[in-house]
Amino acid sequence: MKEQANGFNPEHCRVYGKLFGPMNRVLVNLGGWRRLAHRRYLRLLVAVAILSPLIFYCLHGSSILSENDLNENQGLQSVDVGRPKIYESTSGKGNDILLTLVRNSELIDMIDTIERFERSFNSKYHYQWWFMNDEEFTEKFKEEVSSRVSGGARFIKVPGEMWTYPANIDKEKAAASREDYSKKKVMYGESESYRFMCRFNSGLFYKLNELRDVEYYWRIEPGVHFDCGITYDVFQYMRQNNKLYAFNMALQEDVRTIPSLWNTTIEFFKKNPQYLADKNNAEFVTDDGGSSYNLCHFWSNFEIANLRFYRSDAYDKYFQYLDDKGGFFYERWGDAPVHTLAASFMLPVDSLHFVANTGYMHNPNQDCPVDEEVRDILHCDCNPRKDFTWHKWSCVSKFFDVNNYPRPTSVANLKEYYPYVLENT
Ligand SMILES: Nc1nc2c(ncn2[C@@H]2O[C@H](COP(=O)(O)OP(=O)(O)O)[C@@H](O)[C@H]2O)c(=O)[nH]1
Ligand SMILES: [Mg+2]
Repeated sequence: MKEQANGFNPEHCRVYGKLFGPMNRVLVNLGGWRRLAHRRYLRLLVAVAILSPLIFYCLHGSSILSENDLNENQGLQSVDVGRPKIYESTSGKGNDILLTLVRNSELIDMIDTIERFERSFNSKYHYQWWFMNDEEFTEKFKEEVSSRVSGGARFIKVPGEMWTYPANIDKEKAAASREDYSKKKVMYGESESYRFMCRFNSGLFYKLNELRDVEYYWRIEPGVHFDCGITYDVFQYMRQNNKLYAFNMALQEDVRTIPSLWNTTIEFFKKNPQYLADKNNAEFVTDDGGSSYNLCHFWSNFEIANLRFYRSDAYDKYFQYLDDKGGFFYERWGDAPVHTLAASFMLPVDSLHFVANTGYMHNPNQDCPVDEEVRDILHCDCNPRKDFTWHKWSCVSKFFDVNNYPRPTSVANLKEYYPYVLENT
């Protein structure tokens, strides 16, 4: 696709029209729209409502696709020119960082994770590793961590206003809800800080002043490990291939934590259909054409993304919409389903990247290549019988099936479809 100088591309009009393709079957089905649309005049109304942004866009060029719009990935590589560089300009790196939210009390797990991740990835690439905390880091934490990271460390105190209730929240109602969740024995149901953490990861961390110039971040939690060698520079792969969001594990959420998240999300997209990407990943998150959420989500404790995604008008408005509903506190909405729904609806599916065969382990789930030859080539030290990635309870197979992607589970498939994994082996 060739882009015109003002960013307007006539191709978009055609592409936007295709919203009535596979994904739009999902949207049109939502909330019984199809039943409503029986009536001819209603059908006309619906068509006008849906098409009006298209008509407006076709008339006004780039007005729908704002500078930040993510339906169009072009220009990702050049958009960051002029930002202060984090690395030497000769390094060839972008402004990408490893990023961890962590408490001082998690120092031992943190050290273990750093040492292992340096072995499997970062000793080759030396990315900076930045740490965030809602409290001040202790001197001991900073010293122990700094001496182990190969690319430099930075410590960020999360400002209090990002770790508290927004003004609209009724704190008594929130406390009553926590008590209720606690009685039902929902994981972290009683925890206030867990909710601050989920809200922070959903809609605030990328607004930290310190992250202003960051492009991609790789989220890594204390206690996780990667039991295979990661053989390519995942940041650069994503940059060069216009990938915006990468995941590893995918599984089903406990529905009790998000009873109203799906309907709220659908409500948002009905009001803002212009934010639905063409050829998106919606079929990954619903099995019944959009009536309900199948609870599949990318497990965000592993996550690599370009911050442009979160900083887009689409995501920003979505987060604001969710925040206004109060579900981070009246329920226990996690950042994983929030990120997943946003990425699955707003991003073109080919901007999602599955990071295969890393041997990733976050309790209680382990990734471990089931094919022995793959394990050997990637120097994995894990038990394939413990692999969760391709287990029937995992959602990863669904991602591959609905998108018709070949699985990266054999050396033959890696050679044919994912050769970058083997380039440095
Ligand atoms: N600084 C800080 N980090 C937290 C807090 N709660 C959770 N985290 C971090 O947020 C991430 C997710 O928390 P975790 O307990 O692992 O939740 P889980 O992965 O959903 O079981 C981890 O990196 C934690 O270290 C908190 O109160 N303060
Ligand atoms: Mg965790």
